[in-house]
Amino acid sequence: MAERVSLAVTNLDDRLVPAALVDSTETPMTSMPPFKPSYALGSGFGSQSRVQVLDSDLKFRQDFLAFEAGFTGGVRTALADFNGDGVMDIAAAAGPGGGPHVRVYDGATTQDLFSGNPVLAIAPRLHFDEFVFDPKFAGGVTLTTADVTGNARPDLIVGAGASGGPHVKVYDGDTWELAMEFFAFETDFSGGVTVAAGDLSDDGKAEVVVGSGPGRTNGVAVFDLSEAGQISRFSPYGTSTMGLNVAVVEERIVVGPMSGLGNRVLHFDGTALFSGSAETVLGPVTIVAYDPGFTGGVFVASADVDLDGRDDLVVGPGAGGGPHIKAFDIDDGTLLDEFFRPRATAGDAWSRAGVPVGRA
Ligand SMILES: [Ca+2]
Ligand SMILES: [Ca+2]
Ligand SMILES: [Ca+2]
Repeated sequence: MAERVSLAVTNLDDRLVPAALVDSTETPMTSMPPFKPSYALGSGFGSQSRVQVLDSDLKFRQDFLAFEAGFTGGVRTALADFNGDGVMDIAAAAGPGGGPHVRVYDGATTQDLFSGNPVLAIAPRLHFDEFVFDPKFAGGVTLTTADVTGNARPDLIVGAGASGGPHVKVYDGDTWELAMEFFAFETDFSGGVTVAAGDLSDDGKAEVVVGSGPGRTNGVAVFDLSEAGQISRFSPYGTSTMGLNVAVVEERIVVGPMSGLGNRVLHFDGTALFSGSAETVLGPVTIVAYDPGFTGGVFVASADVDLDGRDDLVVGPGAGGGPHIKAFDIDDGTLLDEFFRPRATAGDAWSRAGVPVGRA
């Protein structure tokens, strides 16, 4: 049963604009030819901030460290073409242990395929390079991309990670100004949030879907940030207090456990929240992502891995699992693809740190 309340969003256009970005007049040293990415992989806590982008043939097209080589808090990533040049750009958010650092790399000037060197050495162009919360906050950042403002250009959505408040911010991906911010759950909740987005109300503006971190009754909050906005909330796993990873795959709201119930991904009809009767929310449909004995949690994301024009569900394991990536058809649950991400270098230790998957 979904609860709906009206929503007032504070417009923050007049707030501080992020400080100067990296000089974009610099001549790129490399140029990335356009390709259609199918997988955007981050790295789990305890590993370097390695980001890997693969195409539908599982060919690695980009592979680089989003942050300094000494940072081992992992990274989350999501793709979108922010500058409209036809090449998907790469948003990267630092995992726990450092500051709440988010960078958006220009996809056309970012690549470091298997060279072993941090991409920072080749001076990629950055569209965005900011601490998105209090610089002293060390819980990590979750992120996704979607057009929230409705100008047909993608925006950047970030949420505070573990130990943070339920704080969500939307940065306009055209101007990089902070467009909106809100608290998705009780303001004194400190388990952090995960974020996803997609247009569920069919008005050309993406709704922001927020999952609660651990420590409260598990909750999904769906925010329509348009003028006619509403909030819908539900608890997909009953009274469990485990945290939730979230995604929007086409019209489905997908939730995966952070840990605990481990392997069971649920998805719901997100459009039912906006059809006039919240009681008609259908589902859930269950996809068993991994072996029932695995309790490390499941990361979830949307990407069109079979290039049929409809997004599919991509899952990655939480901590403790091997780097086993899978893709499912969201409509019938068919397993479309699965593979193990290779090690970055022989003997590296990150292969069981988990693989946060991102929108591609
Ligand atoms: Ca681009
Ligand atoms: Ca936009
Ligand atoms: Ca909408």
